[in-house]
Amino acid sequence: MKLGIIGLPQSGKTTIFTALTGARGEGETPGSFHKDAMLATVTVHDERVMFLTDMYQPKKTTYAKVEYLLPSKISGKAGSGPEGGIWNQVRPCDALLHVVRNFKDAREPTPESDFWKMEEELILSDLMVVEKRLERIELDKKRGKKPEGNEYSLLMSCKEILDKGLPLRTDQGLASEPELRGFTFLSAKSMLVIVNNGDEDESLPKWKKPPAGADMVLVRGRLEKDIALMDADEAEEFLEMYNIQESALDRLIRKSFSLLNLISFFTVGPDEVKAWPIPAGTIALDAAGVIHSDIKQGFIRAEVVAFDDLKNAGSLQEAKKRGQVRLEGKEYRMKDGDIVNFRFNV
Ligand SMILES: Nc1nc2c(ncn2[C@@H]2O[C@H](COP(=O)(O)OP(=O)(O)OP(=O)(O)O)[C@@H](O)[C@H]2O)c(=O)[nH]1
Ligand SMILES: [Mg+2]
Repeated sequence: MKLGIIGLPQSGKTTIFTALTGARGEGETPGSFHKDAMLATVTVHDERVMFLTDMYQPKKTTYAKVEYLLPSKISGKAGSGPEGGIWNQVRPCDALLHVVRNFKDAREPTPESDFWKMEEELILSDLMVVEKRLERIELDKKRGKKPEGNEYSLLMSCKEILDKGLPLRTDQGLASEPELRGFTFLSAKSMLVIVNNGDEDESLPKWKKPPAGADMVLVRGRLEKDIALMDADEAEEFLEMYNIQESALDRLIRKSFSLLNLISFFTVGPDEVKAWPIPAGTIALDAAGVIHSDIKQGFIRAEVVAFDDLKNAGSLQEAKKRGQVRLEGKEYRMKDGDIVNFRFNV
């Protein structure tokens, strides 16, 4: 699961990417992507995992991870528009991070108009795809070929939204319609807006027309990047100086995780405490398969306790005494924070 980073030139995309990799992960240049594109694998900090680590003192602790793609800059070929190459790079991504400049450089910050400028490009790009496909279907109709399924009416619904200047994500049902998946519409992807503030500024801009269907996070990008590249002692001093409590980056990463519609379940023991990311709504049988295909194959039961119950009980034995450790079957829908022991045959 990947998030693609977009935003106008000089909005702070590289700065925020560097902050993310410097603080919580590692960046690499994956061969399979466009030349110069960067991929970051970043740890999702989770207090529950820290608590479980304290409780079990395992040899190893493994957190969930999120990936960010920073597209490489390509000047567009004629007709494709300056962002053409970037769109193709972020099409396979599951969600988008949209960085908006809200710091002063040679220009005053103009976050709202910057945001809508990029948003309009996403909408236009989708509209072009929709109209081209509709023309094709109409041509086929004239030739006596009947359109299949609901494609035509779904595309008409898309057109209606896009014509109003709205992104497809404002209609969640339509945005997640399986019949439209192949189009990889950009404005249908979930989006997190990163308002990139100057070092001294901690307030969100006032919007006349706020981002549609997108959550917002405020980050002081350059400040976070500087801190991320310091050694631990220096960073601590700095955090105190600027009175920074919770890292904005951690908040950003956690929001990215939920934007991807992921939840975590945990496995615990003396060897390892581990967070396993799964799509919300995953059933126990498939969650078992995430760990190992043998566990799915030989699935008998899932022994489940909610994190808060275990925390309040203080130990698994006590949680058992209280009747909070349940035995669940294959069809059980996993919940965020479930601590699970799968029983299986080999
Ligand atoms: N004051 C301030 N300056 C920033 C911040 N973020 C980025 N900058 C500066 O803005 C300039 C552009 O930042 P980049 O991170 O390179 O922006 P970008 O979006 O990657 O730019 P392009 O790749 O050219 O599109 C750099 O000089 C940064 O130091 C910020 O949060 N505060
Ligand atoms: Mg850049």
